[in-house]
Amino acid sequence: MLIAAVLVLIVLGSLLFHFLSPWWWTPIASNWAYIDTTLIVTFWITGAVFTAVVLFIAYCLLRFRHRPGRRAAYEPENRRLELILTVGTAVGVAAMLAPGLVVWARFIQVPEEAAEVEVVGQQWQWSFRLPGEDGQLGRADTRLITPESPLGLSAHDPRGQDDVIVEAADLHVPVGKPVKILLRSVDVLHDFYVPEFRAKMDMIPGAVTYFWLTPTRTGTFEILCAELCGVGHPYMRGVIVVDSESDYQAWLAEQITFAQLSTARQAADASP
Ligand SMILES: [Cu+2]
Repeated sequence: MLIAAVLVLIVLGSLLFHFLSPWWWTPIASNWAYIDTTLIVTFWITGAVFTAVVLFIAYCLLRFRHRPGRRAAYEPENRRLELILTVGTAVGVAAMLAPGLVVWARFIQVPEEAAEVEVVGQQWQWSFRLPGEDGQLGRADTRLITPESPLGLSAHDPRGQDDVIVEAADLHVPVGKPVKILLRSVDVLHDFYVPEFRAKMDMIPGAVTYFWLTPTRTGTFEILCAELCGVGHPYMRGVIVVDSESDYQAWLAEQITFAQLSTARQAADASP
């Protein structure tokens, strides 16, 4: 009796907590409202199943509790029940997975007009690279990393000379314009995550992963690493600033290119 009451209270408490909780998603700042929709679908399905299963257990505890002289019936096979449970589970799992597949397809189908931005993760900091005036990112490889080329850009690729290198932990992007985020890691697995964008993706050494988004409001948002990547993992924070077009251009004008960076570092090395 007591256990049945506790089970009912757990269900009530969980539902109340879910609907009244002040800890909800931070307000969205990108076009990925679809991601929230998929989460809500999952909440409804898992919430309904959780409520049904726990209340069923409470019901069974009361209805079939021990009474003197009553014996349990043994029923090893029940085709009808097996069919209902199998089909019901399959439908529920499919309903949770299918919207995710649709959203995933959109997430990686980058619009033609999207500007490219590269994010480089390393233990335990973020760096960024933008294509320069030619609109193309030059070749980069982890094996080419030197003090003059901290992101591993090839000195021999003319497309890379005008690339903008941002070693500070803040990246700026203009509001309302689609941007393709290219992700690279120079050491271990990291994961680029901006909660307000509802977007995250693993960064894999030796590969370039990507997704796209359109920032929908200006503001300053935190970049978190969402893949345990060593003792400094909790401190691997960055900032992404969504600017108006004029603020963005002002920021961009202050950044330095790969050619300027490598010349400055070579000069610093040469001086005694
Ligand atoms: Cu990390």
